[in-house]
Amino acid sequence: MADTSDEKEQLRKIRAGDVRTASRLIRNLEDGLPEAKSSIKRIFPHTGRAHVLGVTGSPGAGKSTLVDALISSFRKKEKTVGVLAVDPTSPFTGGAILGDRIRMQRHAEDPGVFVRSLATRGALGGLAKAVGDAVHVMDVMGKEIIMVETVGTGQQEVEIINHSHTVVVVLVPGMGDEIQAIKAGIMEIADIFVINKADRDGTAQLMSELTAMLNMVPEFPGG
Ligand SMILES: Nc1nc2c(ncn2[C@@H]2O[C@H](COP(=O)(O)OP(=O)(O)OP(=O)(O)O)[C@@H](O)[C@H]2O)c(=O)[nH]1
Ligand SMILES: [Mg+2]
Repeated sequence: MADTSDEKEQLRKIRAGDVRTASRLIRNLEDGLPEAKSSIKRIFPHTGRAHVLGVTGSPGAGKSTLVDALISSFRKKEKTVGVLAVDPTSPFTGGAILGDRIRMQRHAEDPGVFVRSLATRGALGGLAKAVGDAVHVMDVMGKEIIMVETVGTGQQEVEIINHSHTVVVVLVPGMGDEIQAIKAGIMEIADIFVINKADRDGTAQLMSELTAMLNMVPEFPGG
């Protein structure tokens, strides 16, 4: 199949980091348009350079706050950053996504930072596919670090590992359900645990519960 000049131009622009072209493709992926799927096939050979960091945790755990702080810290090291905020239940948490946008607004003027959110338009499985494809788009744009924020709810937690090199799980003290979540499988996917809102009561207890649980699992190969 020969590439049309439009397709060549799209690839060239995305590789040059063109925000409009990349945003349009991500929106088309979200909508599940067939031409977006074929674009992904064409850009795919240019992927594989980014380090993908998955950030998951309960609603309101502080994922966006952490991502925002990490953007600043990666930018200080002159790394370019892509952020994908995934919203699996968009009709109910539209406000949260808006909050993310406002919170990360201070990076909006920085050409080294590209922030997009993805919402469910169809089946959950379709969203998971769109996440992977949107990560590819940011990778081809040349973003060196790509952070994917997802609310940790069942299937979604597990999906995040398929797209991430490093998975960060954000926990909050005093919620009670955190240890349940860990038991329900988060333990297996996490590379890094973050105890956020450590200004709250219960931090020491969560820390010791978490440590006890980590001591029960055998060492991973490679640490
Ligand atoms: N007390 C306290 N509040 C915090 C801390 N970190 C974040 N918050 C607040 O917690 C609220 C939720 O933070 P977000 O970063 O939006 O959390 P999130 O996990 O991205 O939330 P969703 O995307 O809606 O699931 C905000 O009001 C933050 O200001 C912290 O360390 N301590
Ligand atoms: Mg958030």
